[in-house]
This record gives sequence, C-alpha cells and structure tokens, in this order.
Amino acid sequence: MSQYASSSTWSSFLKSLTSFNGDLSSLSAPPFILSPVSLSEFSQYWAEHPDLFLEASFITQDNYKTYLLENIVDDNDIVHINRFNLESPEVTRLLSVTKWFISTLKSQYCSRNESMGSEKKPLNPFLGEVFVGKWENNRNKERFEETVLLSEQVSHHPPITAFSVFNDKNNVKLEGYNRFKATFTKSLMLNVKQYGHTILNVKNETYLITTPPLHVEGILVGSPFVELDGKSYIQSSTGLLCVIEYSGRGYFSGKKNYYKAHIYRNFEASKLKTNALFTIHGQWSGKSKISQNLSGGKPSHAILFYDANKTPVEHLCVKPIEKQHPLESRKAWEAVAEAIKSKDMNTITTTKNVLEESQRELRKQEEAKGTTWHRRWFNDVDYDLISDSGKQKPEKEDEFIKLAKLLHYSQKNVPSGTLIGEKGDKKDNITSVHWKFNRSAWDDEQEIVL
Ligand code: HCR
Repeated sequence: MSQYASSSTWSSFLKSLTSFNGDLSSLSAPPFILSPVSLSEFSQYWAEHPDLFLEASFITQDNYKTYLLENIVDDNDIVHINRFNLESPEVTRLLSVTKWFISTLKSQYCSRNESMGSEKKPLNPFLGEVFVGKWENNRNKERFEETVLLSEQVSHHPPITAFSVFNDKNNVKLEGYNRFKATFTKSLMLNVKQYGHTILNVKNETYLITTPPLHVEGILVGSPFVELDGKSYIQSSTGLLCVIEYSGRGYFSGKKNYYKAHIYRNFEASKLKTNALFTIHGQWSGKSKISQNLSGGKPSHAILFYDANKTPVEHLCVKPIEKQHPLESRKAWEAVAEAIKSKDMNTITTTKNVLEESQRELRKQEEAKGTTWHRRWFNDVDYDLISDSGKQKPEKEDEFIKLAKLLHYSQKNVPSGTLIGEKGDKKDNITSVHWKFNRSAWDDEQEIVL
C-alpha cells in the first residue's frame, strides 16, 4: 500500500472516480500520482531495444537456420544448442519480430513502475505536441547507424498519438497510432481498450501489429500497475501469423505478466492450436521460452527465447530543453513537470491553466479564420471506400489493406485486434479513419530537428 493511500486527498480522488465520465484529462488527481511525462513520449517504448528492432533485417537466406536461436545460454550457464528446424528465412524473421515485440512490452507497461515506483497519470498531450529523438546505437554503430523517433499528437479530443520509428541504413520502419478508452469498474479497476494499429516494414516484408487491452490494478491502495488482457496479433505479409494471448496472475498460470504466443502458417491454421509451428510462453516482463511443435502438436524441449531482465534498454537521445522548439513536449510542459516533481499542487494548476488557455485561444483563432490545425507528419486516411468524408483515400497498394485481408481484420475504428464479424466490427456507422506517416513531410521539415 502506498504511504498516501490513507490520506484524505486520495479518498476524495477515489470518490471522484465513481462519477468518471470517460475523460481522464478532467480527473484532478493528487500530485503523488501525477507523472511529469506526457503520453506523447510513450511512442519511444517501441524501440528501446534498437538492436532487436533491427534484427529481422539481418536474417537472410544464408543465415536463417542459425541466426536467432543458436547457443542460448541459460541461468545455469548451460548452452542450449538449437536443434529446431527453422524452415525458411520468413519463419525466422517472424520469430525475430515476435521477440522484438515482446521486448517492447516491459517498457510500454512497466517502465513507470521502475522509474517512479508505480504507474502514474501521464500528462495529456495538446494538439500539435511533438516528441522526437534518436537512438545512436552506440553498441554497434557501424552496423546499425541511427534510429529516429517522431511522435505527434494528431488529436486532442479524443487524444490520439501518431508515431514513426525508422532506420534508413537498414531499411526498417515502423508507423502507427494509438488512442485508448478507459472505464472504471465498481471496484475501481481501470479497464483500457486500445485503438489503432502499427505497421512494421523490414526490407520487403511488412507486419501488422495490434495492441492488447489492459487493466490498471492497485488504484484503491494508491499503487497502480498494469496487467495485459486478451490478445494481440502480428500478421506478416508472407501469410505467417503470430497470435499472443495475455493473462495475469492465476488465469493460465500463477505468474503475473504471463503470455503464450503461437506461430502459425496462416490465419486458417490459427483456428487450431495444434497447428502451431512454434509456441512461446513465459513472462513478458521476465523470461520466456520457445518450443517447436512436432508432428501431432507435441512440443519439443523448450529453450530460452527472451529474458527481459537481462536485456537492458537503450534510452532515446533527446535534445536539451533549451534547444527544443516550443511544440516539443518537454519544452512545452517544462513548468508543469517541475511543479509535479516538487508536488506543488497550486503551481501544477496554474502552469497547466496557462498551457490549456493558450490552446483554447489557438482553437478560437482557427475557428474565426475557418482553418484547422495543420498536422505536421501524419495524414488521416479514410479506409471506408464508400463514404465521402472528403478525407484522403488509401492508395491502391496500401499495406494496411493487404495485411488486414490476410488477418481477416476489421478496418473500422474499433478496439485494436478486432477481427471481421467480432463484437465491435458488427456495429454500423463506425468510421474507418486511420493515421498514416508522410515521410516527405518529415524530409521537408524546417523547424523541428533531432
Ligand atoms: C492507461 C494509461 C494511459 C495509456 C497508456 C498506453 C495505452 C498508451 C499507449 C502506449 O503505447 C501503451 C500504453 C501504456 C500504458 O500502460 C497506458 C497507461 C497505463 C495507465 C494510464 C492511465 C491513464 C493512468 C490512470 C491513473 C489512475 C491513478 C487514474
């Protein structure tokens, strides 16, 4: 239990949650539960292991049999020789992409617990807020060169963050966007549904990645933490598919942050678990193991796949605040962040009001001029080919459309991971607008530098 849990401010905060209207920005929380970091920064969690982010691009026809799983050393210093039959570079690359994806989860969902003691309420980004930086990949500079992160708040109400991570030297790029909807249960657990998707491009292959639902436990006792629920998918353009199922303590296993992933030849095969080529299971915040499924669906011996605690993160390099543009997150929120760090509620309120007031003023001016805020590096594209929303339509060779077909994936604005015909997808009158990265807009960028 947190030392603040018995305070009167915490009890009145808990009371205010019972009439929560879905808008987290309207919740006024006590300083100890506020984070000085904006949600626009969360996009960096996609590549805090830049070597794993790039790994699939080094798997070729010549090395795919041994590249990924050879000579894995376990905790007892025993070397496990890979006796798996890796049948093609495509399969090895999907295993590598799965490993990278699993490596992102600890950063995405646990890093505030590690840096701040518990999950906190992040700052709600303003429209046009950006967060940029690069990983210099110092551990292997020649091979990796730099990986760039661009994150932009493309909508304030509802909050939507779009992002792109790219490494030009190795031709690896990722783009996506995130929005979430949160509701409290009667026992004050926060249920969160994520919306949006991410597309990873490794040389000529693409992967559609969906993000799982989650819930925040421990709010009553003042020390919130995240647990993942449900499923997420990694659909490869080769047809291969990885289905990941998540559970907390006591559901499939006695462990927290548990997951089980199955690699299938394609969507049809995924209907039967015994069709899986490989099974990976363990804790996304700890150790997981992989086994190959032998004929008849029996698993082979399992060897270490990934150990989150033995793989340190590489932090993004961000310019010092003095050199940042006023739209850059840390510069814009500097005064609020300082007030949060010194737990000074009055200054938190006044500094936040200054920022919010200037945003309201900007919106008023745009309304008077009949203009809207110009998004810097991302465009909203309408995938509903019948509707006439006036928005940009996807191109003929659109990667999202191709990957969505392979996964039988809903293209509507429904919770991430919803397949065609599933609950959310059945509703009518749902838009199909998704945010796409516009690389040339970044190449032409004059004001914001890395
Ligand atoms: C739910 C959450 C804000 C949203 C965060 C998201 C979904 C954002 C996109 C990232 O890629 C993944 C991600 C990870 C976070 O775990 C998730 C946050 C966890 C808590 C936070 C709430 C808004 C905090 C509520 C705080 C309580 C005290 C009311």
